[in-house]
Amino acid sequence: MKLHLGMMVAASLALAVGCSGGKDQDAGQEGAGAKSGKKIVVGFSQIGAESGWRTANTESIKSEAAKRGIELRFSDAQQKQENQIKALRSFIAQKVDVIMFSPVVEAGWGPVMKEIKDAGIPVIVADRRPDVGEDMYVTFIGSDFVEEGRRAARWLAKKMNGKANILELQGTPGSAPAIDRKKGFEEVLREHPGMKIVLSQSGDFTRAKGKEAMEAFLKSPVGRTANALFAHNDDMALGAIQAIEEAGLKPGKDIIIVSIDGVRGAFEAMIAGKLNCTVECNPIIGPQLFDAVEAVVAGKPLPKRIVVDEGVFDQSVAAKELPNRKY
Ligand code: GZL
Repeated sequence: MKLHLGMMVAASLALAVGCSGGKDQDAGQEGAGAKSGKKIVVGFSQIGAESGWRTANTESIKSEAAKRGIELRFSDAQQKQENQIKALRSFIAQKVDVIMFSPVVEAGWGPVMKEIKDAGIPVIVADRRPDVGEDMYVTFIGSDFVEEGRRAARWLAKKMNGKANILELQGTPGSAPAIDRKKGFEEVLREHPGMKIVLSQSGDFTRAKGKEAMEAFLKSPVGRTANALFAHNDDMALGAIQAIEEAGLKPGKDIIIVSIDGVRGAFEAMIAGKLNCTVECNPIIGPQLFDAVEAVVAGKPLPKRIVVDEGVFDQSVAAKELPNRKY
């Protein structure tokens, strides 16, 4: 059963009174925290600090744990899967009550998640999906990246009247957001034969690599025919904007730019006329994650999938919306 954030509260209440709506999942045995009344201990393996989105996500998680008096053992993997696996194994050894993680890529988690299951520690997946069976975790809370890709393509098709040569800056290879955003974007492009991706490269979700990739695009004859850019996140778009300006072109005019996340820097770039649209991907999921932690520790069932609701913001609303932005 897929729940949207707004529905989550109702669903949790419903589930709390035993309503069976949707696929209830074994929330795993109660953590030690529930029994002895001692502080809940959560081990969280975060991907890194690669983008404004990630920084806001970490802040949301750390501040929510502190607010609830939950002990958070936090590990920053610097975007390396082997560091995440090491952290997960150390959480098993520490016998934490709940393990939470955001997998940097989809593949390669089977063995360590089996070790966690054998240790009887419930897992909450945050933000990105691992390629494992749903029985390996209690719930997955994060955005619908395919829909984010569709929204970016729909906006661009309208803006470009269905005709564009598009450059694409992909996120981390093998990561759920990069795979799914591309999938959603290309699904909509199939309805617009005049829209085509002429060059595509990964910028690994960072500003520096986004700039580098854009510089390479603009050095190629095909790249110079482009009049649009789809960046899988705002940080790469902001790097690309620098490269476009250094090449003597006008970002937001010569090259129309749509990206994803909705960080403050994207709104500022839209107000400056250098970015045209950002599709929101909400990083502030700390409250929902710790609602799920407390439900798991209390032995309450949870929906298998909780989707975060998001919007789309273009230049026409950027100045009005900026004061409301929380990240
Ligand atoms: C999306 C998240 C992505 C962001 C990037 O939920 O995993 O990772 O879009 C971040 O900014 O690096």
